Amino acid sequence: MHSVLIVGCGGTGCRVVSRIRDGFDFPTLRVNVSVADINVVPDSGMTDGGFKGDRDDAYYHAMFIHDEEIVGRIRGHSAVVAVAAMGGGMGSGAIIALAQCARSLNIPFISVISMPWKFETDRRRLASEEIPEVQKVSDRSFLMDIECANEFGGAPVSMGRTLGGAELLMEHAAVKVASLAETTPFLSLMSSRCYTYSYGSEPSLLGSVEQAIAYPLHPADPVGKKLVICPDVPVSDLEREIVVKAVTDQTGLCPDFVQGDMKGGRGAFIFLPISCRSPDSSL
Ligand SMILES: Nc1nc2c(ncn2[C@@H]2O[C@H](COP(=O)(O)OP(=O)(O)OP(=O)(O)O)[C@@H](O)[C@H]2O)c(=O)[nH]1
Ligand SMILES: [Mg+2]
Repeated sequence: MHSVLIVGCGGTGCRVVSRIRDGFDFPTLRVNVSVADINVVPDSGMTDGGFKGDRDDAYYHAMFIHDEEIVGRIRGHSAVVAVAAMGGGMGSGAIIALAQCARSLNIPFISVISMPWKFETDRRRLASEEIPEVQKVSDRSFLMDIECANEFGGAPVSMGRTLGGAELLMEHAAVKVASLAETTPFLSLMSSRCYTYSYGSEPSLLGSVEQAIAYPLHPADPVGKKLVICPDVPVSDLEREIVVKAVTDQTGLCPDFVQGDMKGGRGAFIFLPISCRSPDSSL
């Protein structure tokens, strides 16, 4: 029985969490304007064109009438993992309100969020203001820049495939983080506050790890901090030593290693520390 609740906020967050609901048995909750578990009606006066910059505020305020219901839904869980794409309105507004509900119950709050494309100029600017807010209210946050998913693994892919791929990556990051929150001393394992992540899948574990380190989903600078390696399947002590030594030689760090618990797969998830963002740092 899982103790971590995974919550989707806004369109993208809810799509990701619907996939998790179909494929895993974590308890889930979806918050959006419609066809969700909690449907939020924003003040329309604040969401039309004239109030564009305040759209996330409008949704944030609209969440207040659902506070009691949300608190009731998250009470008793060991942690909340919330998924949202930044730059829209619903996802970013809802995730902040949700974090405050979790805080009121002393439940650790972990966010899995994404930054929109560069061509979405307005949304990217909004997102760059929202992300530090979300990082601030999260005990740990895991950020992916869709712009990096564009070239994930080295080869540029189409926008449709990038969106699908980004959702898949967010899905797996949320599930991985939720599992780690249940099975490890999560806050000390992830000793930085803000991370990005990546996944590599090559014939050897070392190849997978090197691929993942080469293509982080947000520019990362792990200098002086720990990175965390999570292979899909359990690996031998020897294989683990080979990987830890190679990564230490490459990065100058001694990575933490969490044994895999899946039955199949040859890949590895990597968590890399990033600096928590300041407003306007990478438009
Ligand atoms: N992964 C993924 N990202 C998407 C998709 N559609 C949009 N996005 C990205 O997510 C950002 C936010 O979009 P949504 O999740 O739809 O926004 P929202 O939180 O529902 O907020 P609203 O704008 O109020 O609908 C967009 O700017 C895109 O960068 C999608 O189908 N998949
Ligand atoms: Mg939406």
